[in-house]
Amino acid sequence: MNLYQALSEKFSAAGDRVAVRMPETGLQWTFKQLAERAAQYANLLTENGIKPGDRVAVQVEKGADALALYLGVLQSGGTYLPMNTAYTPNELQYFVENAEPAFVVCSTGQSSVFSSINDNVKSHFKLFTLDQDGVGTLCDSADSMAKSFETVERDDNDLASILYTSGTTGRPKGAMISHGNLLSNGKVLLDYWGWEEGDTLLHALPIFHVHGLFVACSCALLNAGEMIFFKKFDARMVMEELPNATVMMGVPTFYTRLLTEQTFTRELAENVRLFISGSAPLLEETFNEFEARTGKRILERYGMTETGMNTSNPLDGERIAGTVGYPLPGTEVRIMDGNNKPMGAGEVGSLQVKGPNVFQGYWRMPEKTAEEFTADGFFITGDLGTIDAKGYVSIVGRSKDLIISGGYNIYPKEVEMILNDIEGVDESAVFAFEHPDFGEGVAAAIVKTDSQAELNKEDLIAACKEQIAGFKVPRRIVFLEELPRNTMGKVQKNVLRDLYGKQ
Ligand code: MLC
Ligand code: AMP
Repeated sequence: MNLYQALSEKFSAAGDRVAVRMPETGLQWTFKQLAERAAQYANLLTENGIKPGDRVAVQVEKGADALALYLGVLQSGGTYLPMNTAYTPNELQYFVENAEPAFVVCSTGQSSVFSSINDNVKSHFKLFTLDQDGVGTLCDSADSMAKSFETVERDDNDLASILYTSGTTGRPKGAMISHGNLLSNGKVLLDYWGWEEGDTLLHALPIFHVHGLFVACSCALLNAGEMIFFKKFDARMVMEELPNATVMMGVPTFYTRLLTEQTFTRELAENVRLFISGSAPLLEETFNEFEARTGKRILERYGMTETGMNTSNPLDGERIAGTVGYPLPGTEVRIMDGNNKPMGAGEVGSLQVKGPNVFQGYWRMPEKTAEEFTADGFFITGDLGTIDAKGYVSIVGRSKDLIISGGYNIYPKEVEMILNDIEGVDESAVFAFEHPDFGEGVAAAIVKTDSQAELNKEDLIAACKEQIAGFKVPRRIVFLEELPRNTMGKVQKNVLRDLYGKQ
């Protein structure tokens, strides 16, 4: 089934109820308006020749039109490829070359970037712009389109989306996510988290990643409930709207930022039946402080781009701080040792998952895909975990070299490749430091080609900013005579973290 069919099942009954409301601009759309706008985009894409599976790459600000575009792409049978608005031209060029989209939608400010990319790629795309809601060539062209559209048939295994995710080696990989993956995970979460009529979601996450786009939007749309849509997380603005919400989803930084506000009180949180956290570890102290302040126990869950959501603390049972709860219904989670043998309760090992939520593989990378699966079909997440005697899963570390900063993933290798190319840098090692706001921040140890040479932190940062998104750029830089290495010659990142990674 096409995911759109399922997401929109309750739209006509919900008709005049509010689907999405943007406090920052005052804009608000009903379900009827959202469905009509999605149909206009589906008609526009169809008139421009979209074929099932064609990629539609999108780099736009969050808004009601952006949401309708996602739905329109699904409806027209296309594959939605959202891109972080922080990506640099260099990063975008790679995604476009790799994914070969038939369409690109971007802000007017980015159209010259994509036009020149279009001149440089083999497979050309049609370019539309979308700025704030209602503005841009995409909106102008869609305005005259019919407001209904017959959803294109898609199978469970057909691709609904491609999301790029970096890796421990080299360039990002496109995770192929099917209609069936998203629908099964959305339905499980709807049930597991007890969504019911009247639920209103406070949505302040970006809609170019799994958390904001699939977890949050799928639940609210399947439930035909209102979303209070913020372009970005601003604690003060979020606090103003919190009394109008019943569910909030966020990365841990959202919760630590709320707690730093003196005026964040029990009364403000009273109407919210469920606070959900994910994408990065929630500290026990945040969980405890939040409960002390609001009387609510944050529900932590665990997932990833390739798998959607895998585990969740229970809605009604005990939510245990420092754990990510039970495997979701239909998803198998297991902990294996280095020889791929099962480990006992409480033992730490490689966390693997299997289920209808697990993706279809990496776009045009069959070898990479094969490497990440076991012979019996489990996906190797790269996380290290345990399952206790009661069945609660905990994430205790990562076997992959990954930094998670404010819910965004940064693979050190990608940053090291940029640093190593800068004149005067002999070699570098990128590692995490403890960051009070983002949980982890990006730090770099640099060895200069000539220890006397001029090379300052600001120049290195500026050079990185030209190449990679701002959240990947090192905020802490140390210059060393040499990198710490073990007897095998491998850089010891744990030593760097111990010496230079403390707050
Ligand atoms: C922004 N900046 C960051 C950053 N976000 N730096 C490190 N880590 C981050 N997460 C930098 C910018 O580059 C900029 O740098 C400066 O901070 C100000 O930018 P901003 O956009 O104004 O920041 P802010 O609004 O404060 O954003 C912080 C944030 C945001 C935490 C609210 O990053 C956010 O919404 N994160 C959520 C990410 C998310 O949705 N992850 C889910 C992935 S899905 P400069 O130098 O220019 O000043 C997934 C699966 C799962 O992981 O399980 O859910
Ligand atoms: P991404 O590749 O952006 O989808 O990020 C997925 C990774 O985020 C996972 O492999 C985990 O390492 C991490 N992650 C997600 N949720 C949690 C959580 N609740 N606790 C700890 N780590 C998490």
